[in-house]
Amino acid sequence: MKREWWHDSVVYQIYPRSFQDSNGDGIGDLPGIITRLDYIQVLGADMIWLCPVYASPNDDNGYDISDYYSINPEYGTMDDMSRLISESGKRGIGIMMDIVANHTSDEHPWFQEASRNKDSPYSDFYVFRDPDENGNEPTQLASVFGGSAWTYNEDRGQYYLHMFSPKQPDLNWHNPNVRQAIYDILRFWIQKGIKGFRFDVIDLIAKDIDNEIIGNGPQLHPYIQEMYQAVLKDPDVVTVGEANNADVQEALLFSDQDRNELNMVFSFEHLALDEIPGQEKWDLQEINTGALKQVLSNLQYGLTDRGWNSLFWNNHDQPRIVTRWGDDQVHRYVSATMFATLLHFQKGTPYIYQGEEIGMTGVAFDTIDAYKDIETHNMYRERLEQGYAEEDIMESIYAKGRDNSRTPMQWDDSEHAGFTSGKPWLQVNSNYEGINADRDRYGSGPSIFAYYQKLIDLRKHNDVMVYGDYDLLETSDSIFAYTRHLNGEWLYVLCNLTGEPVPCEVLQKLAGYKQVIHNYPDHPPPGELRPYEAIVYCRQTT
Ligand code: TEU
Ligand code: CA
Repeated sequence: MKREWWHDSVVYQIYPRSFQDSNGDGIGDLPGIITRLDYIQVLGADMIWLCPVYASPNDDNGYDISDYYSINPEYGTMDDMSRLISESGKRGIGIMMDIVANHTSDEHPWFQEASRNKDSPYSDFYVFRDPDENGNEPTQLASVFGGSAWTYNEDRGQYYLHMFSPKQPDLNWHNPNVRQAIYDILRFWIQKGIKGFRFDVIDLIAKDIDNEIIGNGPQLHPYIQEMYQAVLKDPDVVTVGEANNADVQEALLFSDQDRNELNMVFSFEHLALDEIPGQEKWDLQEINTGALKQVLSNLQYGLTDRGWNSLFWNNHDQPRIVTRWGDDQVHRYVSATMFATLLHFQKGTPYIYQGEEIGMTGVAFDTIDAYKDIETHNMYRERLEQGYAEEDIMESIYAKGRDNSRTPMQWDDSEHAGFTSGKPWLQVNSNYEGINADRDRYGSGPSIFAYYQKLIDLRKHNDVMVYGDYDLLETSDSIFAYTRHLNGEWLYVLCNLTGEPVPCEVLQKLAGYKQVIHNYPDHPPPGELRPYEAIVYCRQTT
């Protein structure tokens, strides 16, 4: 396959609202991020995926954009943004902008015009439909955030479509003017010097509402190919699409080098494994580790040679993996580093979500009022009405709510964890005195941060980690073991997915080889991996 500069890159995701506040208003901001760039450089990341910082009424924390050409004053100014780009650049770090192109805010001038006036040039920028014969919603479609996906607009006497909140009307990508308007936005940011784009819910843009097709519409790939030819072809930017509905085949369509679409997509199959199929994300089942191995291996095999993978456990929508499938109490260090090992040795681009590199955990606030996320509040209301017990609802929020990953970054053990001198917009996790960047890096225990540094450094010096062929090793479901192989170099990655000691036969055969990384201080006992133990061996055959 053709090699690209970003193939050995590691991306660090920042949720700006929760990363670092610089002026005491309790809200993270761009000047705050700039003061932490050295931290990201020391970690070794090459790119920062910056969640949306554009002008926005914040119905969905910036995923509702009212002006793609300006910065939300809460986060700073366009000058701050330019400074962030240049200061990152000096440290060898590129900025990846988050492009929300499936929908805008209802406060975007395009929507304001379209909703006031059917004859406006923006009239067809959104998806308006007449009421059905009884005057109701045109279809039964539900929004991702609960309730109907249709809201009535008085002025037009029509309903408009919103796959998310009513304040996030969907754009109509079938209108060529919409597509051109989006391409202009991309050009503007490329001009500013950014080095990548993350496309929000890209798989939804080509919906065909009249035929009840939402994800992966028939025009999806033609549109992305058009966008590539129009904007992405020449500039040196890396692109990743968020594709909730993508299986391996679909992920390959997006990322196949010969198809000229995107460089990679986030596929979410592995993160759905603890959800009861056909129910909501809140309805949980035990994770089947055998299925986890299968889903991740399918992607590894399926995207090899032509496509490319995005590797991730966490993001701003997902609960933190160490709490979710690891053990954030007694086994916090080993489970955090085991999941890191498992991920970083796979083929693809690893994404680290802020705080993951120090083993930050999920949160459980006592009352619903402490939560800020719109999805969480909608679900809470909806399920109360449906008669669910409040404590069951709170349990689901503790397990799956998006604020789990959005609590402020824990920098040190000072008040509010060094995130702000004011009152944080979302409470800091009360465990910040025990879990924070300073303590992880400079305390007496083993450092998760140092482990991530090592993983990133290994990637920079070992082509086999970037380009090696992947093969799953046959083991029990409790163990995830695989090899990577390139030109006579072999890596053996062995991970215990559980909190129990488990037999691991292959270990016997490898014991003599050189260790690449290991999350316990001493050799594993013969033929056994301890709780969440992860160990990687290497072998040369030439
Ligand atoms: O998320 C896409 C998405 O499908 C969400 O449903 C997400 O997976 C969900 O929160 C899980 O319950 C993207 C953004 O990442 C998210 O923050 C936005 O709220 C959403 O799009 C709308 O822009
Ligand atoms: Ca601030």
